[in-house]
Amino acid sequence: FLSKPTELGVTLVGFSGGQSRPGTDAGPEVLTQAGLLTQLESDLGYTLHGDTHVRNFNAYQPTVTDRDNALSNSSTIDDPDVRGMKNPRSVSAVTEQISELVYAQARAGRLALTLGGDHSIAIGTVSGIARAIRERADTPNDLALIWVDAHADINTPETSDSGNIHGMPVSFLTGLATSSTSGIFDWLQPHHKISTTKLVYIALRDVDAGEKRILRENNIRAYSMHDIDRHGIGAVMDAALAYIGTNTPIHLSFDVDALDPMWAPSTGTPVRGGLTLREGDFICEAVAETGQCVGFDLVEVNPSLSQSEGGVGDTVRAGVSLVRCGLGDTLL
Ligand code: HAR
Ligand code: MN
Ligand code: MN
Ligand code: MN
Repeated sequence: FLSKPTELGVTLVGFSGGQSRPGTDAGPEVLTQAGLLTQLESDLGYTLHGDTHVRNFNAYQPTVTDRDNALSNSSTIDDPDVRGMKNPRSVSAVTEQISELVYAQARAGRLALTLGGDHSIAIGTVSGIARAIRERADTPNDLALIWVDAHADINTPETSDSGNIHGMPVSFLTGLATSSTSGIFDWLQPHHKISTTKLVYIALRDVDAGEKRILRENNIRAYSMHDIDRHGIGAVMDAALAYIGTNTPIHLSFDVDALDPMWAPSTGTPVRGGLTLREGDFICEAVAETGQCVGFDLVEVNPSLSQSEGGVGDTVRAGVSLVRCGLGDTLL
């Protein structure tokens, strides 16, 4: 139903407010400095649209509407916690802007590529693409979401221990979490959301108890590292894509921490026992091969964090490889 993509809608999101470690906002900068966008143009033949300069969303400061409330809170003076969420107004406003930017790219029929930034930005990317797909005449079915991550990122504000919103995007995107507080995700409308039946996880290995309950109670399709060990990544991708079905547009949201820290050490919450670089690339290749891919995120690259000498370079090279594979690069 879709023709081979040649038009790429790029969004470069310098934002780290969905978690507490500085540096994730520099992810898009190091990936583009490594020549990623140039490679997509000259090696893969894409025409690039959108802003190819990184936008600093960390500069955003929410308006102080309740000074007393702000002063009584110990976290930040401008953006006090709400239901345990940290930086809720900033993350809401930033993801609302991302949603509009990515919507415009996807609505124009372009493959929407977004480089982050922490994973909270997927509240923007997925909502924008889901909305565009509902409006587009060339896409008969609603958007499916493949979430490749060590973590499920499906905490609600109430189940989250950390309060970091990068651990919550999937709950807001599926409507498992809602907020009607003014300025805190009240912009998320039904047309922005996806069904839990259209969600597939791959590479999970660090899931909170509350998240396990959510996955179980909602019968959400999830392939853990255990499943990959048992069946192999080829069989897992066959099953994941069969579950999604044909004629269904796919958004691939790839958290670089899905890879083993051996390949991608420069990330905020590394978890050992992850994907090899080839398994990660294979996931991206398999999605690209379907011809159904309409969106791709790469998130959580943090060049300020490196356990070892050369760790940043390794992580950036891995990231470049994942994006190339996801956008249809083939060896032969
Ligand atoms: N589950 C934990 C939390 O909610 C840790 C989440 C870490 N998340 C990411 N994104 N790095 O996948 O805080
Ligand atoms: Mn994540
Ligand atoms: Mn449609
Ligand atoms: Mn993660």
